[in-house]
Parts: sequence; C-alpha cells; structure tokens
Amino acid sequence: MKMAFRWFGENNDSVTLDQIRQIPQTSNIVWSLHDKVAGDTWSEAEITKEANFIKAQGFEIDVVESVNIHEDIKLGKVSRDKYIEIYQDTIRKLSKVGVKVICYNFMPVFDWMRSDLAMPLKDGSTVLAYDADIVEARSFEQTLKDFSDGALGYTLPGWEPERLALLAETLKAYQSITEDQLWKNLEYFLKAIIPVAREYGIKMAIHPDDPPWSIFNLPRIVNRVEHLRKILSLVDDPHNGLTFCTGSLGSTSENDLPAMLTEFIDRTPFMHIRNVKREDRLFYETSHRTQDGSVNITKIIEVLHAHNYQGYVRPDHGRMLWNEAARPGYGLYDRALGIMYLWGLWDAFQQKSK
Ligand SMILES: [Mn+2]
Repeated sequence: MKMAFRWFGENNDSVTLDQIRQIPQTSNIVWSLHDKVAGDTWSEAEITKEANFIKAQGFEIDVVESVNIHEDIKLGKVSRDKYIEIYQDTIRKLSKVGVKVICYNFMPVFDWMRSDLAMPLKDGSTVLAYDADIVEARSFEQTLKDFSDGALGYTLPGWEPERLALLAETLKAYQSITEDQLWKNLEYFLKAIIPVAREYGIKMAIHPDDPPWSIFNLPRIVNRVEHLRKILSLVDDPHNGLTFCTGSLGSTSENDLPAMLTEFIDRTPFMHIRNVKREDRLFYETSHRTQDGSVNITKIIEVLHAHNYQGYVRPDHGRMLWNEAARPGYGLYDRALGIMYLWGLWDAFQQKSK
C-alpha cells in the first residue's frame, strides 16, 4: 500500500508538509484546488503550481480529492453536458502533472453530515459524531450554524459557503429526483467520463455516502454492497473504481467490510481507513485501533496485505488530541497515530507471510 495524507493547501491547513514528512513512510499528499467550487474550470497553471509546490516538498501527488460534481449533473439537467465537458477537461489536465486517481462522490447537496464536530470521549479527546435523533430534530439553519461555529474558521470540505448559498434552491430541485433517476444520472456521468479517464490513465474512485443512508429525504445510492456492484457494472472498466471508506461504509452493521473489500479490491484504487463506534442510533469516530471501534481494521489490512495491495491508503478522520486546534477530523496527531497502526498491522502480516 502507498500511504497518503490529505492536505488542504498552504495557509488553509493547520498541518504543514514539514510535519507530514516526519510521519514514517508517507509518500503521497492527497490534494485538490480547494478554492474551486463544483463546475469551475481548473486551469493548467493552477494545477501545475499546486502540484509542483507539493512535489518540491518531497511528496508525490498521485491522488486528487476531490473534483466535485456540479449538482446539475446529479440532477440530470440539460446544462449537465457543459459541466461534464469541464470535468473531462480537468481529468486531462490532471493527468498531465501525473495524477493517477481522482476521488469524488455523488451525494446530493451534502458531502457528509454529523450532529457534533467535537464530541468529547472519556479520555478527553474529541471526535466527529452522528446522532440520528439530533440530526432529525435539528433545523437546517441550526445545522449550518453548528457547522460554521465548530469549524474553527476553516471551511469544511463539502460545506463551502458558495455551495450553501444555493441550498434552498438545490433542495427544491431534488424534490422530484427519485433514486432511480439518480442512478440514471450517475450512469450518464460515468459513460461520459470513464472513456476519458481510460484514455488519460486516471482511475476514478467514487466515495460512498456518509452516513450510509438517506438524509433529509434526499436520494442516496452509494452505501451498500449491491450499490457498489451496480456502479462497477455500469461501466465495467478498471478506470471506474471505488474509494473504499471503512468509516462511511462501516457506520452501518449491514455492511460486511472485509467481504466487500475482498470482492471489490481489484476495483479499489484508493482506501480511506478509519474506525467508528456504532451505538444504536449513534456513531462516533474513534482511534484506528480495531478494539476501539466497530470496524475490524485488522481484517481490512489483512485483506489488503493478502492481495499485495498497490493502491493508495489514507487515514481518514482522526480524533482531536492534546489540545490541537485543527479542521475537525483533520488534525495531525491522531491521523499520524493511525498511519503507524496501519503500518504496524501491515508489517506484522508481512513478517508472518515470510
Ligand atoms: Mn472517507
């Protein structure tokens, strides 16, 4: 596995590349142009500048997360073709600087949802948490306020102000979109994008829904084994792949993660690994350690090792430790601990197999 760390760019992240370099065997930065909103053109100059900056600090830039998909594509509007052309163009440009994988998602309106950005655990660390009772009872306005208050001044990926400004209008547009329609719109997108990805040697990696169920009556179609199977068959090509996120998929007991990973491993260019603890209608993010959560991280690494996994892995979110002030979920310390746990497991399986 190739280890990677998500970084939000100079002056947009509390973590520095100098710090990331000191985490053992972390070769790749997962990056993006974070000031872009869905549908924006990414210029060659902007892409090259960011990629070269990261490369000059000693990292590889193989994975971009995310190139966001304009809502018109998800809604199947006539204007989608224009946005698909822009997306194809971005794929071409990213391939020129050596990008190999693009992570994206097809969630309507919201990339992810939590009820709490800093729920305290017994040890004094804080974590992202999702309490279905709170989410269902809370108004949109309150959710937006909580997210903006809890983000310590950072924009949260997926919760950019530009996106939220159009919220009411977008939600209204989705009222007529069924799951079936969303499937058709995803198929249309994949059939337009994957041939370009193939031509330019880029693997597209769709991220599952987070949480893995419908929220606010919006359709969601990327959260169960049969969904993933269907997505891969819509365009049966290795360039149409998955971001296998153990935290998102693992937030429901309905998903058997080791079995799913075994089934999909050849179509999984990118892994997000984190643990979550499930309790009734609540889940919260924990340390990566298997015993601390409900996801068997040990088994996940065992599957990766057994298949001599050559793709990219990043620790997904981490707890906030030692009074670190960082973008919720994206502190340095717990993600660094997570990487060492993942390498520890990998090295142990490696030793055993010799
Ligand atoms: Mn993830």
